[in-house]
Amino acid sequence: MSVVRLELEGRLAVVTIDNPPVNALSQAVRAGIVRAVDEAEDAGADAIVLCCAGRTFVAGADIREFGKPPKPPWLPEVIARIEACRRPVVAAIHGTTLGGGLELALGCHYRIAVPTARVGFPEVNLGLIPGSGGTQRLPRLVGAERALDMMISGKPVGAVEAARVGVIDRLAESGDLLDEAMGFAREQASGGERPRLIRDLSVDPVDPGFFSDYRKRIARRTRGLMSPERIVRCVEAALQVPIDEALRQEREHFFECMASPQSSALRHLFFAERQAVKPPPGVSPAAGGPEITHIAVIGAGTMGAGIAYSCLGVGFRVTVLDYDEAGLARGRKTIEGLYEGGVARGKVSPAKAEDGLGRLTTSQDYGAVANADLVIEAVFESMAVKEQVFARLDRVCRADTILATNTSTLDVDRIAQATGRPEKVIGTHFFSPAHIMRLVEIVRGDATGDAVIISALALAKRLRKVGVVVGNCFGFVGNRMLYGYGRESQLLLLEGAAPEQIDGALQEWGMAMGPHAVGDLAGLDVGYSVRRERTDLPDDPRFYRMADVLVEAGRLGRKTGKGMYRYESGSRAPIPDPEVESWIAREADALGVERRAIDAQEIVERCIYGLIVEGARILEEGIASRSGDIDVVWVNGYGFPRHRGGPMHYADTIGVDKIYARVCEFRDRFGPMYWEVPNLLEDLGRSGGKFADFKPGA
Ligand code: 3H9
Repeated sequence: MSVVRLELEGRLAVVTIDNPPVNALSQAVRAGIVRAVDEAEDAGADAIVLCCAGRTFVAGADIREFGKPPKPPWLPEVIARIEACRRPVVAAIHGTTLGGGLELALGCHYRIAVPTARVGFPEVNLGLIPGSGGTQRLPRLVGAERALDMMISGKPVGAVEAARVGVIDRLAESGDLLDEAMGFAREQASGGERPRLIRDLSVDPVDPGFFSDYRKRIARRTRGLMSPERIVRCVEAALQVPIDEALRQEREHFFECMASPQSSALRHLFFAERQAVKPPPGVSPAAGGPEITHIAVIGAGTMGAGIAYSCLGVGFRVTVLDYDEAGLARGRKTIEGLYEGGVARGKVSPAKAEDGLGRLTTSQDYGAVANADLVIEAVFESMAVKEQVFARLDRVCRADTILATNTSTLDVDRIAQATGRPEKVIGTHFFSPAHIMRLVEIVRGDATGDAVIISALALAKRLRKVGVVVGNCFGFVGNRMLYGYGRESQLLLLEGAAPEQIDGALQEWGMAMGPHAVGDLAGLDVGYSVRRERTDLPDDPRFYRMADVLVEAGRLGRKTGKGMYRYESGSRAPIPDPEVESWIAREADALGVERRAIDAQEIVERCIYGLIVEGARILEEGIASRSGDIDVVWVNGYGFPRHRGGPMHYADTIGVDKIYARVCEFRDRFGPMYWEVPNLLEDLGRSGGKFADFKPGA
């Protein structure tokens, strides 16, 4: 069946794009639109309505075609063909009209939309700029500043707002979009005059300093990114040069961005994030578990409260259980505080807050969770405590209740063995703060049933989080790799790099925060107590030495005002502390570590390659099903820069052969204790392969 069809309704032509799932502008669609418009004109139609079948108007160019040689007709040619129509063309908009889809709609002479539609330019999220006139037509409708805000944030706006600012000409309120669009088209045709073209409008002038101020305003949030600056230049051109020249410049910027490693990294993540949330190989999507309506959260600490708040926010009934009365009251207060904050910031309506809190119960009695469909345990990170909790849950809960643990490091199989239902036990590792961080590692134990995995994936989706299924091992994917990264950042201290130098180098490279500032934020005692639980730590007194020294001296991080840095009261800014510097020198001396000048490149390579080496092992062991899953974990859970695509994609971009060679050098220089080369890294390094092409177990 054709992806674009033309129907004549009396003297009106209706062109329908039907290219599921999101009507992306593939080559066939582009060619189909041009053909349909030609035919409609040949048939003497008075006006044309351009609409879409399915759940949305066009959601953009077909991202799968990017990076390949473009096939004609290009989108700008399609838009030029529509603009050249002698009769009015009306875009009938529903769903999410994004990127090239909005450019197509702006090429039409008029736009009508249902009030629930959303329109926007998310290209920046793919390292791109709108490449088919969006940077030129949008400012002509809404002015330079609003256009820049829309294109640089990448966030869509609702149709009602879009209508208010002039992107949409009319809202279709009757519930029958096509009928209203046809009426609108007839009205426009009846005048007989030449249809209006956005390209003929001019952009409202701006103050002389506008663009330099705007650049300053966005500098922090667009740090390291290439496309925002290109967008600003295009909008500048919209004010300075004729539209055809500005369109030529836009096109040049678009192709430059498209060819950049940043865009390739961001496009990789677009697909990796969609792939990661699908059932892993071998797990049937049909294996559905029980419907989940009631969730119990065990433990009313920060994590438990954050999880409970997330669950309430999407409509679940939630029972929070804690053995400690004061702790339970604190947990309730935390949840209420999150709602209050949400209301104050306008993120949650007072009615929603009331509704959410109305679905919350707290209890000290395990009987209150007996009927929950799913229990998420978020108690203290100790195997003994978790085993006790799970044994108890197993006794009181319904036979079909899923029992999930929020452990961040512990053995899910051992926890499952504390119950008589290991097939119903799974890990759901939320990241802190749980109501903000998008990542959930879904840890499948040896016995975890397929239906339980599917239920956990569905839960993550409903919570609007990215659930990635991973295997069971110490620290799973994220925290296990963190050891490679953190270990090097700690060793570098002893070898001569200051905390702020290490953090600065990694932040400059793109990490959201440096490892030492993160340690202070999370609390150095957290990692300390996890290390005390481990029996497999390397026999090396240098291992996390400085973190241990600081904790034992009571410097736990921000919460105590002192950690790897010091903090002034009321400020979150880390201040380098000479006392720490002298302690580091003292420890290095005691351990016989020779201190030297270390440059930023060595800092970045040792920390990031430390990650990649552990990632290679995780992939080889099948703990992650795909290298993209590892990237999704690190980008969403650990502040790894999105524009570098995640650690494994970054390795593929640099070339696994180069990483392999450098890791061999590290092994020869620093010894094999930490730099033993994983087989997979060696195989791919020698054969010129990529992590992205490796399938565990294949
Ligand atoms: C652009 O337009 C450049 C132009 O300025 C210039 C051109 C010259 N292409 O997200 P979902 C697939 S750049 C191909 O799970 P939802 C997606 O992979 C583009 N495929 O659904 C998935 O496939 P699968 C600007 C696409 O309901 C399936 O559709 N546009 C595209 O949660 C369902 O997706 C964007 O950046 C695409 N453009 O969300 C919009 N979009 O089932 C990107 C989706 O095999 N898309 N797919 O895994 C989105 O933001 C969301 O998909 C959308 C729906 C909000 C539309």
